[in-house]
Amino acid sequence: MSEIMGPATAALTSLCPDDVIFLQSLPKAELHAHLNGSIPIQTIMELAQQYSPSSAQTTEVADTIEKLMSGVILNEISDFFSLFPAIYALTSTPEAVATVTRAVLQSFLNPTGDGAESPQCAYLELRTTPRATTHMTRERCLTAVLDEIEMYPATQAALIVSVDRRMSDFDVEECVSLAIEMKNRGRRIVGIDVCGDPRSGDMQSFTQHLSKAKGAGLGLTVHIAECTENTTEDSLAFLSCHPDRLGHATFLSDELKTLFFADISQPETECGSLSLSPSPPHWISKSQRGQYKPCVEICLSSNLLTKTVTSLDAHHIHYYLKNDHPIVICTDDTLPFRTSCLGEYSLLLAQPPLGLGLGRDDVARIARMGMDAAFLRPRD
Ligand code: 6MZ
Repeated sequence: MSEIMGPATAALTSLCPDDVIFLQSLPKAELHAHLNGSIPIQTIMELAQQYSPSSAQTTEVADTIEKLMSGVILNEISDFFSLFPAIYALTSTPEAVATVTRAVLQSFLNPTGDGAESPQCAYLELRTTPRATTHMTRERCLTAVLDEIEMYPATQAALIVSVDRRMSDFDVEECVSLAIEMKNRGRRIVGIDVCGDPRSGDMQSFTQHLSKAKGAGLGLTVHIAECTENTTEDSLAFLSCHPDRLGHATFLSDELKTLFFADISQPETECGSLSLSPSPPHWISKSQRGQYKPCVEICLSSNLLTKTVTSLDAHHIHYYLKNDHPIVICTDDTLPFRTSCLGEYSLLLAQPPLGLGLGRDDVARIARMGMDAAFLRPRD
């Protein structure tokens, strides 16, 4: 498989036309897409042409664009985060934020133009980290994004506000309070996400802010156990906030999965040997076990290309499918991962080794699970 093509395109091109039409016709929810990671390359290039900063930054921007165009190869997950300083240099004004939001919304929600009448997805919960730069406040940044999102009906698009694991307590507090305040003013903010380099930050200190967001009626999703460096303490801190959805959950330990998700009908001995420290939160009593099934946001291309998962065969999606645990199929960052909603669904349907080889009924059921996991229920 060509590195430039990416796993999603390789799977898509292996499908027969009838399968492609089937996938296009499925109503799909995209619930895990980062704004600055989903900008079409054409838009990045247009912004780069208008960009005139110091020469050091110009070189960094040019190098990053070159990498993105030729199909960036990531040796480990940390390589991925080094792409963002250059992208952020291009999106540091409210006008640029509006431009990229419009382009991203169009790419997901307007008909794809390749002969298909349907858009990539029926419903999009886009997420972004509110940034303060010399040209804008965090509020101005969110306003620019929301002004574009709210051009679409509420049944089609909404915003999740991300906080970054590398943020200070002060910054997390500011972002969460801003999200609550803007939601209460009627802006279309439906949730809070925790993202950023999974090897950084102390998540225990985030929990009070995440609980406050939940208490204010916002949905909660967290990037959890995305890489091997994430500890049990890190995951427990998140799980104690009872998130509605979990991003990746690649390395969530069997112990935690048994404790939190296992069906109570399973033999008691399965949980008998648990020796977690710190002890699990009080709310997960034995009678509740199996009731808590936070939807897992699965990003197949992202995991393969950041090399946190070695192959589709070894992917944690198998655990969740086997245990009838809700999942949603997502793109994460279409720009570096060279993917699309259609591409990610192709990875489900294509025959191994290019895909998982699932049947159409299973793929349609997975698409429905995704629609059901939206924070703003599109069909309510
Ligand atoms: C963790 C990720 C991510 O918020 O500026 N981000 N965080 N894991 C991932 N999977 C590989 N993909 C993207 O979009 C860019 C930001 O999203 C987070 C990173 O913090 C990145 O800086 P926004 O729109």
